[in-house]
Amino acid sequence: MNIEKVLEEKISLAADSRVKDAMIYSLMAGGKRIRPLLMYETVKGYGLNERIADPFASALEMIHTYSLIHDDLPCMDDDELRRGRPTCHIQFDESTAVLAGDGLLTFAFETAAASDADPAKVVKCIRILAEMAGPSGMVLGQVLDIREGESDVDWEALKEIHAKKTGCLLSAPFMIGAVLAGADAETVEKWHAIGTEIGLAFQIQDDILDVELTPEEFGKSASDADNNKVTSVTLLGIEESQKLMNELYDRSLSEIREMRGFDSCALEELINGIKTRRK
Ligand code: GRG
Repeated sequence: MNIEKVLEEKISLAADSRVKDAMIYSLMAGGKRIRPLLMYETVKGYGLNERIADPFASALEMIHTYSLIHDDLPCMDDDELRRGRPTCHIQFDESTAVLAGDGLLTFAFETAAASDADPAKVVKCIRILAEMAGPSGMVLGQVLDIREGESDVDWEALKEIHAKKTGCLLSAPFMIGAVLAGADAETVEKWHAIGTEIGLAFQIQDDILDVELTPEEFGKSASDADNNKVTSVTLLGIEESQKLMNELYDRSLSEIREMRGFDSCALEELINGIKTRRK
């Protein structure tokens, strides 16, 4: 499986325009592709051919990229560097960047809907994409995060922000993989919880890396400290954050090992790689 090739193929189907150029610019800027990789390892763990995940893995990466483009806009975080390159609105212009985000979000659903998997499963997967990305999922996380800047935030409130803003899009690949494999609702919910744990671990790790790496090494502009952001590191300290991050990754790994009818080896290896990431 080559996710870059799959993404290129899918995005090439959009009509040519300056907005398509901006969509391609951000989508093909060399992200880590963690969400698609998690989905491929989930379907493979269930013994399915990984090709079945292509439309949904691509859709998820498009939604993730849209969220980064919009998060970087002057009206949100106003960042100039993303994935080691100028952000979309710097490279193009603000209105093109807004439309590129809109384009990626809607094209994600067009891509997922073109799946030739069992239609009943496709509908369930599209619903998961919408729920995890939408106003009860990632968008809610972003709203809570913006409000956080206006008041005091404690660890419980920050965990809720992370669960929505980061956890939802990290739960989606597991949940969709399980649906494609015909898993029941209870199993899909277990994967949702595992994704939330991994999302929290991933976000704590992001907060730690933000302190440890330079913006160039991390590929992003202004650090959380420069933005006066409350993070797991500012609330818990670096040692406690590291301890909690390791506990969360380890707990999720043992829960994955216990999933019935699932060969967890390759997924565990992938998550262990994420646990030790430096970007
Ligand atoms: C604009 C609706 C809307 C939401 C924005 C995703 C997001 C919400 C904001 C981006 C900033 C941020 C710290 C989000 C938390 C999730 C996260 C750590 C994203 C970065 O994901 P990676 O590391 O990025 O997978 P790459 O570039 O590798 O794909």
